[in-house]
Amino acid sequence: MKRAFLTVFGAVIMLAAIVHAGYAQTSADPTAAANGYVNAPRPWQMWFPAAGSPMQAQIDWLMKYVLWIMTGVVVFVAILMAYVFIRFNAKANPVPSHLTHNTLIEFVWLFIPTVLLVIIIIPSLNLIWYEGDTSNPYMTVTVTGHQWYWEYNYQSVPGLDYTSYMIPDDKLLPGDIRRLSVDHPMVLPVGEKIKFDITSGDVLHGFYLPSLGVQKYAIPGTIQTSWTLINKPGIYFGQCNQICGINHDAMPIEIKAVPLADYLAWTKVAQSNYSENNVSPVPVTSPAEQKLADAAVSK
Ligand SMILES: [Cu+2]
Repeated sequence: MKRAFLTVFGAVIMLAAIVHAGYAQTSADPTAAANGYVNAPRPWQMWFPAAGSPMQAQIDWLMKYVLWIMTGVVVFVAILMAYVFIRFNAKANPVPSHLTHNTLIEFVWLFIPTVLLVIIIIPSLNLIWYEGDTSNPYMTVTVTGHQWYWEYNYQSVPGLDYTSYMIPDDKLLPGDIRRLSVDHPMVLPVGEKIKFDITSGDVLHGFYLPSLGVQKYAIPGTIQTSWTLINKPGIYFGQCNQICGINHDAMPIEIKAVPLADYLAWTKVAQSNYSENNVSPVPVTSPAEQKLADAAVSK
């Protein structure tokens, strides 16, 4: 009897410990839900990254659609040229025809390219309008490019403004991706429309998120807008893609997408951790900067 009681008691304690550990883990890091899926570039990758948003899915579709049309045109023209070279060269056709005009063929070679251009331009314009529609977002993040880090300001969360630096090679932890992981990623909710107000504090930068279909220049003194809607929780990467100085390669973008409830929990934690006064930017040493420093020392 006593034994049975102890067994049950022990089991209850263990269960409580497991539940508590699980709870403690989720409450410690509200962005943990993002860790299950990493959308990062692979060595020798072909094509675009897996689409993480409806916009990137449409970009991917349009790219392949135009590629198939182009392939058809190239194959058709190559076959036609080969036929002409063989059938109508000086040896095979010593007495050439003096025909110069043919109404039917002139109509055909104007009509077919016109049709091709129309079937390309309709989905292209649709996509341009879709990309430009930043109306009714759930939230807006102001993204500011700096030499050489990003700054994220959550317009709907008072005081939430922090900087995001690449993790230098000598500070990488297991699970970090070299030259892509950052100290403070941008955290966003999945399934909600998020608007980006993109600007720069110094020179031209590029806010480029290939898996989400976002690419806008960050220009000092002006704001460019874009938007995204992330399909599923995960970690998504991007990079500055406008040459912006010596550490241009050291300003990647890391986004952690989590369910809305987790995002809201994160804003509470982040608000106290990242409030404007608490931001302490850590300078990043890129290989280029290191070279300059070494050269200065050796002089
Ligand atoms: Cu840059």
